[in-house]
Amino acid sequence: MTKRALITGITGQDGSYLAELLLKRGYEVHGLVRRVALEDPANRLSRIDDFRDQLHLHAGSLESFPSLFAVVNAVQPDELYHLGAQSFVSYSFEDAFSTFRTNIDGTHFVLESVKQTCPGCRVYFAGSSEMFGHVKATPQDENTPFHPRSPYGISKVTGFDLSRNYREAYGMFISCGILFNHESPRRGFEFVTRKITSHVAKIKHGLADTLPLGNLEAKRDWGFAGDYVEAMYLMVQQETASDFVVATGETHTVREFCEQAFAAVDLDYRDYVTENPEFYRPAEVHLLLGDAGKAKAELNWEPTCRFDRLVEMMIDADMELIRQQRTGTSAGE
Ligand code: NAP
Ligand code: F7E
Repeated sequence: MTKRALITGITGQDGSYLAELLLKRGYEVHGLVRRVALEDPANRLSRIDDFRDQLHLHAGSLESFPSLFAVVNAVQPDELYHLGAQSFVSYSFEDAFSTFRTNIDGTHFVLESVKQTCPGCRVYFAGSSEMFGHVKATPQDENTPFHPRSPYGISKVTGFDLSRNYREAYGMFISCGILFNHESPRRGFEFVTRKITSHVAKIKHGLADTLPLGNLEAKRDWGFAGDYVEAMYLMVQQETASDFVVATGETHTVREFCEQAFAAVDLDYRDYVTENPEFYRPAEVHLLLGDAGKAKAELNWEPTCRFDRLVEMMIDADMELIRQQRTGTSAGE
């Protein structure tokens, strides 16, 4: 029988890759989208544009319990992937209240809707390495204590606690991924990797001459989003629900990302990157490095794309995007 999946956050980076993966595996794929997205599909549905005709989209908001309840009840999914969130850490300092509403209440609303309307549905919760924050051990694994350093991190710890409590209290199947940073040509332009690769492409084409950044010494464990949605899918297929770290096991500074990205188009980052305090955070997460040993042992999951290839892929895509914009041809990714 055809399986039915519901994805919150289907218009985002991960939602788009996951929707493609599930369609390829024969799923009937439903997605929760904001009403405004349906009114402005050209801009707000661009990541899922290529396969939108194969999706079932439902208007709703993570801030409204009745709207979520109605969508979950109507779809009756076998699997629900809860990816929707205010996911930009910097913005969470500017508006912690709305971040909490979307990420904490939104998660609570999703879990309660499943409990009341389809308790047998398998749920994936999108946890984050930001939960480790001021890290207590390196590398970080499923046993490393949490010490979040931003309202976003706090919201994800609470979402994780809510998920675990629904699992323990009501016997629901809810698996939590603790995913380290993952990137792609579909990454939002505000995140540092895409900010760098899009600026490199502009600079190379003579459309910009500097790249203002914040803390260049922060270290991240960066993987490819396409690999990470495969891990989400595998978690939901297991016999029992559990929590898994998903990471590459390699860490690099923002400076190294810059160096590599500019070098890919024969430029020296030191000629263009400026440090601007505007992009510093009130509290920084200095170092993230994941140990995905449990995912490897139990899910047979391993990343296929390493740092060098990731940078190259993002640079190639942004260079191509500018070429297409200049020649007026359609912009693929
Ligand atoms: P993303 O590109 O920012 O996508 C976020 C999605 O959530 C978008 O579809 C957005 O819809 C939706 N959304 C936000 N507020 C909403 C609301 N009030 N009602 C309904 N939908 C709402 O994020 P991502 O990178 O794909 O990440 C997916 C999930 O994984 C997020 O929960 C994120 O926190 C988590 N995560 C990400 C990473 C990473 O490195 N990418 C790592 C760990 C965890 P619009 O398009 O309408 O804004
Ligand atoms: O920052 C530093 C910044 O915004 C990475 C989200 O997907 O991954 C992401 O969160 C680092 C930080 O990602 C700029 O201070 C320097 O140390 O790309 P980011 P993030 O904060 O790590 C986690 C796992 C998630 O769950 C989140 O949803 O880069 N940095 N200069 C900068 N960052 C930005 N954005 N812009 C700068 O100019």
